[in-house]
Amino acid sequence: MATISKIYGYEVLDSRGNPTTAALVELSDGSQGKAYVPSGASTGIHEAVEMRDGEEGRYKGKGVLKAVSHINGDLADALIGQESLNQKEIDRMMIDLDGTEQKSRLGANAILAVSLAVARASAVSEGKDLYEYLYQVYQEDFFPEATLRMPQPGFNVLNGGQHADSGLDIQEFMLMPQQETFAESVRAGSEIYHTLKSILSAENYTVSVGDEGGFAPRLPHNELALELLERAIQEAGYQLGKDCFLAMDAAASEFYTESEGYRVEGQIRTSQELVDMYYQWIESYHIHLLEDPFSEDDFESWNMFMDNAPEGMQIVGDDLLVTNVNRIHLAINQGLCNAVLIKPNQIGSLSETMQAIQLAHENGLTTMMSHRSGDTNDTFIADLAVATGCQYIKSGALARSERVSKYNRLMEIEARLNQ
Ligand code: 2PG
Ligand code: MG
Repeated sequence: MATISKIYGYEVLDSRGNPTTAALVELSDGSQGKAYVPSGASTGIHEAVEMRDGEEGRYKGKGVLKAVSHINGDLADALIGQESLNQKEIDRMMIDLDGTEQKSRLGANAILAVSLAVARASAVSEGKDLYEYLYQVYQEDFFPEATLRMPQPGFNVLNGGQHADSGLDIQEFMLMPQQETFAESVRAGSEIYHTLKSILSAENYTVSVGDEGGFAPRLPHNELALELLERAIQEAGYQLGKDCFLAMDAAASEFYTESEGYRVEGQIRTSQELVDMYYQWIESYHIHLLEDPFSEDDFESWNMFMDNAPEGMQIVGDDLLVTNVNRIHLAINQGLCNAVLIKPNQIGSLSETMQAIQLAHENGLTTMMSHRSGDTNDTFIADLAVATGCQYIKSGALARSERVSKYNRLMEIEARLNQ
């Protein structure tokens, strides 16, 4: 069995031009694996710590040299000589070495880079494609009933909230085409995306894009976004509610404050008013999935919403759950949601990410794999989604290479699986 012979950490840039961590792992048999860690803008307060240098004169305080030094120091020292196939054990060692609840000593961005790079190197060493190797790990170590599955995509084509200056409160408006294959869903998504662009141009709205590649027009109110999507779907030759559904990430923690509560379109809303607004949209626009409709600790509203959720509706916890098994347990016990967003960097290691997926699937919750708004061309999450049987994936719009790279990788995996 190959052992870890070298670990290098270094800084690279993410799609917003901010530094992020990278790790390269080499094994005794010459195999190599590399990973880049993404970075969020609308982060949950319960997420693992993304370590930044805070040195104002360098990258405006956003450098990650401290995290990089932990990769090259503590983590390399501990892991060199370890058998690379022992992913669970390697992750456990890094977690113990950090020793804090939220990975604040070494940084989740240091630990995750190594964790993912070890998996990649191991896949090379085993002569397997990454998704095949991850499937093997997931089955052996986590979930024997795992099945390989192509996820259904959610394409974020209109950006708001923290991801654009469109003025929209809702952070993400997504298309969910229901085509027979992943590749056909990409095609439908792309055709609708381009039709939307023509409509926006014709209506004199800007067609510049936000952080996730979706358009960011200055629309007067949120519902207009849904109307425009409905139009784009029809004009592209598809039928809303049959060939294509809609989804939204409200990212409500971003328009919630403790003193005011929820503020949407300039007005303070009670939870009940917010619920009524969502229900009206869900009914009128065939919304199949709604992420973070309420703030991350507002359990009462989540619970109220779940109690009356329409049949089949996916209510997804992102900031609510932060890919953390303790928070997922809590959500299961209190009936807060029925779907879990999965972001490896929210928790900071591959094994803990797999544990979160396992817990969700064992309890009948669906999972949606997710990119971050600051991302790179690293496509690890595409392989991970297939390997663990996630039902959904979101990686932004059908534009910008850090978004499209995940969809392209999924089309490649689909082609391989169908051979
Ligand atoms: C989200 C994500 C990804 P961010 O809220 O789901 O779309 O955004 O990475 O900024 O947290
Ligand atoms: Mg979210």
